[in-house]
Amino acid sequence: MSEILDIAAALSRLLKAENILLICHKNPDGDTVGSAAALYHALTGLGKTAAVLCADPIPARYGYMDIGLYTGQFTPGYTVAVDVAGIQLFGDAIAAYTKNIDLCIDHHPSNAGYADCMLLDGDAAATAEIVYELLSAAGVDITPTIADCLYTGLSTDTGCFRFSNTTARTHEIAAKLIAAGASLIQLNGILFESKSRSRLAIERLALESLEYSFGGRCATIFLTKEQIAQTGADTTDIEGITSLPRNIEGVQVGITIRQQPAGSYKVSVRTVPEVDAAEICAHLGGGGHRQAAGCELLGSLDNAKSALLTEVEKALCKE
Ligand SMILES: [Mn+2]
Repeated sequence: MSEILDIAAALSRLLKAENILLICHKNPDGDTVGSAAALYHALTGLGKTAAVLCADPIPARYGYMDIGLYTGQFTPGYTVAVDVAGIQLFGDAIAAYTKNIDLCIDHHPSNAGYADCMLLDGDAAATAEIVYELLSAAGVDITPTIADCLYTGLSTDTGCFRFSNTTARTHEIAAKLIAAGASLIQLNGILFESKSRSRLAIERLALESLEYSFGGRCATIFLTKEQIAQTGADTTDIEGITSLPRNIEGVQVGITIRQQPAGSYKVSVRTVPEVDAAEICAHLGGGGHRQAAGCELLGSLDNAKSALLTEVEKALCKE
């Protein structure tokens, strides 16, 4: 298990560290990228050598964060996993690092405690909230670029401040980031208003696959690996469709099943507040938050679906 650190202890470790490698989770989202990028800019601003590593390419829409990616330019002296809830989320390409993580900064209550030390706040809406507090404690000047990175993490993990994880603290930090120069209008446009053509293409295919269960209380969409490849959708496009089934009137559990290149099924479960998505996924070897969780299933699609629906039915009965 990890040694649990508070903000001050985590900060003192970071300030002593040199050649810092910041690791994002695979299928990178705005929070893992924004939090790692904010740390990268802050640490390099303090005169340290740092870089960001991710098993998958960083989606082009996050290009404004101007991240320094790790390409082997230094030998890592201190390794930090950012928003990575478990070692399975590192991705095969960088799996070798999983044994040597010095610090994990995360907000997933399900975090398995794989790092030597952990700065975990399960009440934070995003890892970006924790990073903001870390940088504030360090007295780091929140530049407009750092503000953009942290705003990206906060806003994407809360669905633009709409999800139930959003708190007064989330809004307070967002206000400080806006005051520090976050490009609110431009970022909201990029992150929440514009949709790529590949996103629309995958949305169309996903809606064609829509199936209802339990009298319309559960809706499932499914995408094969060929369909995903055909639309050219990137991870952000795919993440974006996971809220589609839950957003249908009367649906309490929305499930998105997408086949992975190696054949397994990555499952995203989104629920209304009354139903616990994390519990559904925990029974299937996954985890996450109360209204947004996931798991990965092997075997045939029919088996994957029936295992999922069995757990959904149990969760709906409790409600
Ligand atoms: Mn997050």
